[in-house]
Amino acid sequence: MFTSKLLTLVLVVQPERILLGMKKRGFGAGLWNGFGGKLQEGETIEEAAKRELWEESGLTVGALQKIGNIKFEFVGSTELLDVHIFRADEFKGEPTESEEMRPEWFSLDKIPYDSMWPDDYIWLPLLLQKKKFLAYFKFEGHDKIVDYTLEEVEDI
Ligand code: 6U4
Ligand code: NA
Ligand code: NA
Repeated sequence: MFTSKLLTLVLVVQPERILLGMKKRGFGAGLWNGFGGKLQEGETIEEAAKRELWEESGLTVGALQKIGNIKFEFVGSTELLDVHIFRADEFKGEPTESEEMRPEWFSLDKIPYDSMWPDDYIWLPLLLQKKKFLAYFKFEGHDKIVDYTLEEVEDI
């Protein structure tokens, strides 16, 4: 039996740059990533996404655009990660380092894919074009994608 864990992920994008955070601890430590995490009791997915963005980057946003959903399977684990991905084009505040993340702006032509989860290289270009998608990735360990599917969708 597979169980699944809901997670959020927010990418803040401006015309020429994207904000990423260096994850300092826990899952994905050492990788540049969007901001997000687990839902707390009673929260909607979007509320959790905004809270995690605030906690990890110091930024607040009005609306988030739903852009993708990815289900991750890890060989040997029966827990799927169900990651809901959002894009924000406007924000308030200054990116601020937290215990969990060190935020930094990257020029859109210098995204550090070599130091990101390997799936990001496959779907982040779609998010940057505001294309919506559904995807599934099967990982062996944290570095190797052994199988995946990705489809663009009109609505999510
Ligand atoms: P704690 O440590 O309890 O605060 P929490 O912030 O709730 O944890 P965390 O940081 O473990 O959750 O959440 C994992 C984050 O990593 C989520 O934002 C989703 C993201 N993530 C997981 N797998 C990913 C992958 N393959 N590619 C990617 N982001 C991924 O780009
Ligand atoms: Na997190
Ligand atoms: Na968190």
